[in-house]
Amino acid sequence: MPTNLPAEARAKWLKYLEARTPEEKLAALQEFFSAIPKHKGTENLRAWVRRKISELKEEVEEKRLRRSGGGISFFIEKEGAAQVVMLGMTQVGKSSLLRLLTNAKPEVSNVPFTTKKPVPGMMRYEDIYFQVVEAPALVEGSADGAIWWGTRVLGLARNADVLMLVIDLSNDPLRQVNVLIKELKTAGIYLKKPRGKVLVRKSKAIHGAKVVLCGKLIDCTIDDVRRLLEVSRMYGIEVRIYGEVTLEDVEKAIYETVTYKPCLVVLNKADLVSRDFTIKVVNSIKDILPDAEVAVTSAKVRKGLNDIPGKVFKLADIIRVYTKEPNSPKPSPEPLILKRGSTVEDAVRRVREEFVKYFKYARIWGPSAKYPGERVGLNHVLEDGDVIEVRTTIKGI
Ligand SMILES: Nc1nc2c(ncn2[C@@H]2O[C@H](COP(=O)(O)OP(=O)(O)OP(=O)(O)O)[C@@H](O)[C@H]2O)c(=O)[nH]1
Ligand SMILES: [Mg+2]
Repeated sequence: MPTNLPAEARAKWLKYLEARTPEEKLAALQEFFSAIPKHKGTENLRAWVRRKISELKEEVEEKRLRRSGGGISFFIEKEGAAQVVMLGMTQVGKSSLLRLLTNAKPEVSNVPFTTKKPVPGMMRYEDIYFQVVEAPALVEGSADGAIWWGTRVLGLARNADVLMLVIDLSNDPLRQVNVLIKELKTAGIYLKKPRGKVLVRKSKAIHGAKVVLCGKLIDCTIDDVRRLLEVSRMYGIEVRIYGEVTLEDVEKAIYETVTYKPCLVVLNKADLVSRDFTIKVVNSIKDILPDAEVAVTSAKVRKGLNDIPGKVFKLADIIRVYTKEPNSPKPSPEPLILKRGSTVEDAVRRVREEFVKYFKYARIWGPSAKYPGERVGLNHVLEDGDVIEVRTTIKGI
């Protein structure tokens, strides 16, 4: 990624960041593209912009079709605790697994590319539900337009919380995994956990550019990051750095070019191959994708399915917190779903934003409490299964 784009290009980039609708974004990005100088250092950026333009074109077209009441929509509104998007080549058993894991009833057949539009279903895990979406099959070259729905499926993947790569064990499984990794990478979706995290928040309320260092910068100083924001003319932006991060990571994050997705590899059709072969494939996948979870299934003989919801829960990196009214003996049966690492403040805000202002203290029962009913403040970090009772200065609450 180039750090020193000409001023004209940077100004156009800002326009893109400010754009709200897909139409505005598309127009702004097309202008930005024409302002990027063509040389080796901008190759990646240009490739990314080109892909983003084609994605936006499809989004605009889809919107138009939706409005006119025709066409196939690829957008699936999120429901439940997290959205899991199922990806894979054709005929690997995606629809068969979706039928067994969720309430959805997609068509299963031995005709390639049977599923032509995304199909959502709800999968239960203990007391919560995940949304699982089967995406139409990918092929090699999807990210570069080998099939018309390829970039749409990858757009769906970019919006997902967790990816489920479904692999047919009986048909050169490692090749399938490698093709999927390659297509996702081309679309800027990485399955390897970054060592650090760069969170970018844009808001008119932020004065200038703010850098908050909660982790470590590996190859630069905080001043280099500030300079990068300055030369990129990034204003009204806050950059928070967690873990170990390079200047390039910061750059990728501010230009929104790459994203990491946790992933579950489901090795299906285990009934067609030997145990030894399956073990070998599992080990190779753990080498290729060290951060992924792996499950071995057979939709045909209904094996290995019970592991999937728990693995998805682990990957989604969420916790369940149960609120309790003061003086009520029992917490609400429906948990709040929060990101792992969330605090009492996050929980309070989720219930009602303005309660934070009137917050007195909270009582906690469960894994994060030192003893049942521990009294804690807004900064207390919650854990999965906690029960929380909030006391405010508002009378009776
Ligand atoms: N032996 C065996 N066959 C399976 C298994 N899972 C699915 N199949 C068969 O594989 C074929 C394709 O299954 P689908 O579930 O439709 O596959 P898909 O990935 O949704 O395929 P498309 O939507 O067409 O891309 C069907 O004939 C299924 O019966 C399995 O675990 N073992
Ligand atoms: Mg299908």
